[in-house]
Amino acid sequence: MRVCGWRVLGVLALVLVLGAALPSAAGEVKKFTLINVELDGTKIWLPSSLIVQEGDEVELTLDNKLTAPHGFKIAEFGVEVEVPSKRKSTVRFTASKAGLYPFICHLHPPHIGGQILVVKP
Ligand SMILES: [Cu+2]
Repeated sequence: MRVCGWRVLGVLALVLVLGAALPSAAGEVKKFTLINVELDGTKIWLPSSLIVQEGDEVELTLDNKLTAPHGFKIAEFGVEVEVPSKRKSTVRFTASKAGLYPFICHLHPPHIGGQILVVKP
C-alpha cells in the first residue's frame, strides 16, 4: 500500500511538471503588470509589447509610479482609464480579434505607448 501511495504521488508530480511546461491555451486569463516610468524626461509604459492569443481574457495592472495622473487606452478593445499618481488600476478585456493594436496615454500624446499583439491560437 505504501509503495502504491508513492506511485500516485509520483504520477501527480509528473502531471504538475508537464502542466507547467505546456504552452498556455487560448481563452485563459493572461495577467500583466505595466509600470509607468520616466526615462530622460520621457514617460513610458513598460513593457511596451504584449502578446496574447485571440479569445484570451487579458488583465492588466497599471502601476503609475509618477507624480501625475496618466492614461491608458486601447481603442480597439474599449479600454480607457486614468491612473492617479502613485496608484494602481486594473483593467480587463477580451482580446476578441487577432491583430496588432496600439496602446497610448490619451492624456499626454507625447507619452510613449506600446502595442498588444493578438495572435490566432
Ligand atoms: Cu501620460
